[in-house]
Amino acid sequence: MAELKEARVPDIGGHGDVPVIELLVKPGDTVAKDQGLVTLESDKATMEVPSPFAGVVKEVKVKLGDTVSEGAVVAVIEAADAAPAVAAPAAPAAPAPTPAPAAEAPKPAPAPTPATAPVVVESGAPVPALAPVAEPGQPGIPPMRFEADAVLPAKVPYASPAVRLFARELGVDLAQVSGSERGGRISKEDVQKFVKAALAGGIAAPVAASGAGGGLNLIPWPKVDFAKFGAIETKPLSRIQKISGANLARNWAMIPHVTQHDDADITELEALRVALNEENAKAIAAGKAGKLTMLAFLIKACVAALQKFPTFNASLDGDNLVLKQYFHIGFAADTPNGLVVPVLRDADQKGVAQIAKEMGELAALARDGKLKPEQMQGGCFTISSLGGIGGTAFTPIINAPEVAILGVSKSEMKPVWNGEKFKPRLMLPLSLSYDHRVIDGAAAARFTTYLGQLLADLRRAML
Ligand code: CAO
Repeated sequence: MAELKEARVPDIGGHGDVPVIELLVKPGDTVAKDQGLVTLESDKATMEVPSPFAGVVKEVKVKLGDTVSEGAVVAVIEAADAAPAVAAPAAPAAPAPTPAPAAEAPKPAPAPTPATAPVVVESGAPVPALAPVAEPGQPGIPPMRFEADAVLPAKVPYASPAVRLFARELGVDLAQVSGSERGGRISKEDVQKFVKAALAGGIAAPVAASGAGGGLNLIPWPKVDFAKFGAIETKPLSRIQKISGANLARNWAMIPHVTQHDDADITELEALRVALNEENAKAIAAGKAGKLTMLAFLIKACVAALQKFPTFNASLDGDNLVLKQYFHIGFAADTPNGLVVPVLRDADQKGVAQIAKEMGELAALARDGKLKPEQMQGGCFTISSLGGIGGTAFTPIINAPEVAILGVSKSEMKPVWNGEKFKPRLMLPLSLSYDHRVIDGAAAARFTTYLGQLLADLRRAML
């Protein structure tokens, strides 16, 4: 005999008050097991609440704009068969779940429904939704809100199921469509605009010019059961790793990188740095002065080089090059949670001691996971220094929308020919990756040569 059953919001990783943005069924509709009943949306992701059983919708218990949490009843369904899919009682006249704190909504007894609701992605493959990504014990990672970036692969398009259906009907790959709505959400109008542009033959050009979007048509990522070959341990990526990984992958794939390598003679500069730190040793030990670091001198030298070569202090915006008249320099910082890039503002207006002090503070905030978003924004050029660790050269990935990044490796005493004899000189390896759409090889060689001259004698920066 048919039985009335409640369909409830499943485990959504502890996140509450998620808005209902779409009703996918109405009373009288016949639904299959796992068919979407309503769509929930956070700042960045949409998620369907699946029907735990097949049957006929008798009542939809939520309306557009309601906010729901785990356990809230979204619909009452007359189940098609008597076999209980969930052990929930037949529907009482449950109150509308707005707001519906999880504590007030009794949870269904354990049942063979999935522990987490599937997030419907373009491929149709469900991925686990709303798993908390902050790893216990990680400093500075606050409890997560429902964020698509945290749970979805970066390339999953952000669009409602109705828009996805619309795109599928038109054969549009949503990964190629830019969303104009809040948080980059793709609207029906965005899909229509995309189709119009494609019909007019205008899609390829803006993609190539701006670096935005672009379908690479790659074969799927290999799916391997590693456990078949030996013991394994699976560890979730940190939130920072996911975010920076998605950015790095896009930048690597979209920007034509070339890396120019050079060595700078920092013999005198290092001697000056050591001497100044010795002079100030007492003040440094008492916390009254900061230690002058090589990176602080590098920032100063890079600003002078950016002033001489303005195309390195620029960003592509469609068919335009935006030349910046400010000098905010990012520096890559290795933290327990992954790579972050704090930005030191107005480096042109600061002395080396001030830069070193602010960098120390920013690096400490980065390590503690306490950097504010604005402390990682607005960068013009990035320096990634692995000099304190080791290595002779590497190819840093440009931090879009910047157009160049300087990699710095470990300085080393080398015999350098001065025209008459070999002299021991402290040489600093520089690796400048640049966006070849904006910067020519000759300009890059001039930039690193000038940077090398500055580091060899910073008095040149005054000329
Ligand atoms: N060559 C040789 N030694 C160097 C050097 C160089 N280029 N740069 C720094 N050092 C030495 C310093 O002299 C110092 O040695 P002492 O302790 O004996 O004085 C030591 O390395 C530490 O230097 P520092 O205090 O100046 O720190 P730093 O400038 O090297 O690094 C920071 C600061 C935030 C950049 C660093 O902590 C960091 O996170 N580095 C990694 C960046 C990274 O991950 N880049 C890759 C990004 S892509 O994955």
